Amino acid sequence: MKNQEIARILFEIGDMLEIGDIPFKPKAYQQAAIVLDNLEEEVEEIYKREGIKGLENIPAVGKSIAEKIEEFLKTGKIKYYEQLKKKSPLDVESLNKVEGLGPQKIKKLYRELDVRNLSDLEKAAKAHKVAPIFGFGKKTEDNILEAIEFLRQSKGRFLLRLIFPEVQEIEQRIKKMAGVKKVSVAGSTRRRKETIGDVDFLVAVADAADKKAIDKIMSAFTEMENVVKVVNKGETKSSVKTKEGLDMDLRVVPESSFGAALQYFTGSKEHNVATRRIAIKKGLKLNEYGLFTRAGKKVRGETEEGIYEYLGMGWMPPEIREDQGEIEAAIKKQLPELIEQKDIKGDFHCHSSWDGGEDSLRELGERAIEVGYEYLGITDHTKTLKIENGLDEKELIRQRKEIDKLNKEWKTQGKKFRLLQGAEVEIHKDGSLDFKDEVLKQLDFVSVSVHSNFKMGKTEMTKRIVKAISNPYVDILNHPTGQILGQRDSYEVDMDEVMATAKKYGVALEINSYRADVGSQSARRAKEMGIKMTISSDAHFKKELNDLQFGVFQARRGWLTKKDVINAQPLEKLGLKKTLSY
Ligand code: DGT
Ligand code: CA
Ligand code: CA
Ligand code: ZN
Repeated sequence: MKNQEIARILFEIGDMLEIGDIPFKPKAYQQAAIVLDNLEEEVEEIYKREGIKGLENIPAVGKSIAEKIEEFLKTGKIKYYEQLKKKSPLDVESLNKVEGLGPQKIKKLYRELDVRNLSDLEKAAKAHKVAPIFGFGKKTEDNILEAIEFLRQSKGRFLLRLIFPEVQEIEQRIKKMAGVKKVSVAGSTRRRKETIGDVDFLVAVADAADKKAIDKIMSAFTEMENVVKVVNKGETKSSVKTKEGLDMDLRVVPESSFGAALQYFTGSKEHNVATRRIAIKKGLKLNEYGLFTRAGKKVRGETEEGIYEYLGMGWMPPEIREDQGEIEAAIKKQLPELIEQKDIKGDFHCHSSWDGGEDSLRELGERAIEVGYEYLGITDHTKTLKIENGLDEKELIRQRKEIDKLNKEWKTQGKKFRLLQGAEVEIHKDGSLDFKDEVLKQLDFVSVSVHSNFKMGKTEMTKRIVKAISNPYVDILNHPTGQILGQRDSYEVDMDEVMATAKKYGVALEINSYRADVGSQSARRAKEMGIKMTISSDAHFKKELNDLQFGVFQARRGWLTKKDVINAQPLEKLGLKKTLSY
């Protein structure tokens, strides 16, 4: 977890240097930050094994940055950074969170308007002082105000994708503590909601009367290195705040009521209310201690399964516990068999070094083989998306040759794997596509995306997308709503019409793991309409192929089964416009 933390600091150092007009240096910090952020091994491990030399061997990390990483690993701080921050009049960290603002713009705003923090920025934008600055304009000014509002609204909630590794690490740590019998995360994290208010941990101890043992567990929890504030430390519950500002609760219960507590604290609240109503109907009482008869005799409590079964439902996955029909379905024994990570046979959205991604086709393919995929769809951006080095027709042909060569090589090695050539084809403002049909036809599959002109009004945007996916060669509509959860709102679009068109032309909708833009309700609606979906990573690094798991969570929250997901099918049976084989 330290890699990301150090990367963030290096980024910020780079930004501060850039704002302060220090030549050359900012780039060095920014590049090192990118590498660190995507490094597979923990720098801490590298350092333990090889010392500072090992750090220097990391690409883009020179002697001076290696020393700073070492300092952080030893002391948890980087003095140079603290000094820069003290010297800088700007709250770079907050200003950077405003979408569309980078160091160059921040610098200009400071020079021209003395903007030092978010509240200065908001005032300046509201007074229309931002628009007249060269390089800004009215559109940027509006975007800034929108972004500030967005930050205000999402404040306090954390993206699951960003906190999940840390949560798992802490869970493992708690598991190893003396006296701990069982541990589980509960709450929205266990339900794999896309955003998390606070993280709830639950622990079962062998002997709930052993106050000393419990106190030890609580101390170990409140003294974790990432804790900056202990909000409360008690005999059954402790709460802490982490460096990132995330609240975490730990509750300790006796093993005999672990299941009841887990059921209760997993929620959702709505699901609990509905479940309790079922209990009452059966003349029972359900709370976090157990399931009781009216006379007060405890009939269940140790396991969740026991409780749900006693209520006539059968256990159900946490992801669907939202009181959206799961209880009725469980009673009728009609719960869907939700898709799982192990059902995934490939990925239809990732970027290679051809469009500026980090890893080569070979590296991506090898990683895909390693994780057990049978195919991997390469979807580099296309020509009009200049900032992403979009590929033109000629480059596509050259890329195809390389892909064919690699596939041949893997085939002769007896590997049942195929790299597919797709593309993330730009949808123009008028709904036309970046390539002519003759070019689209050559690809193994075609996916299309909106990456520009987000603000065009609902009717026009709907028309634009409808036109794009009516093209007979289009297989997948990527990130259909345009939202990037935590960063950018969706554009205005009539999803009903988009779905009806997708259904009509057999176009799949993408569940984009990174953006989480479709939402469980829409996924479920699509499924009910018989629209197929893909779950994809949108990886720009081979390491990010793993992030597809977050898309699987989103799909599960939308009640999707293996059958509903194209990349859970074998290559010969994908059901895309083209039939593919090895
Ligand atoms: P969050 O933290 O906002 O992302 O959402 P949750 O679901 O984790 O909510 P949280 O942390 O407030 O509470 C954890 C679980 O405890 C919640 O999912 C259900 C249960 N719970 C909390 N308060 C109540 C309540 O007033 N009634 C019922 N029935 N259950 C509750
Ligand atoms: Ca919670
Ligand atoms: Ca909580
Ligand atoms: Zn992409």
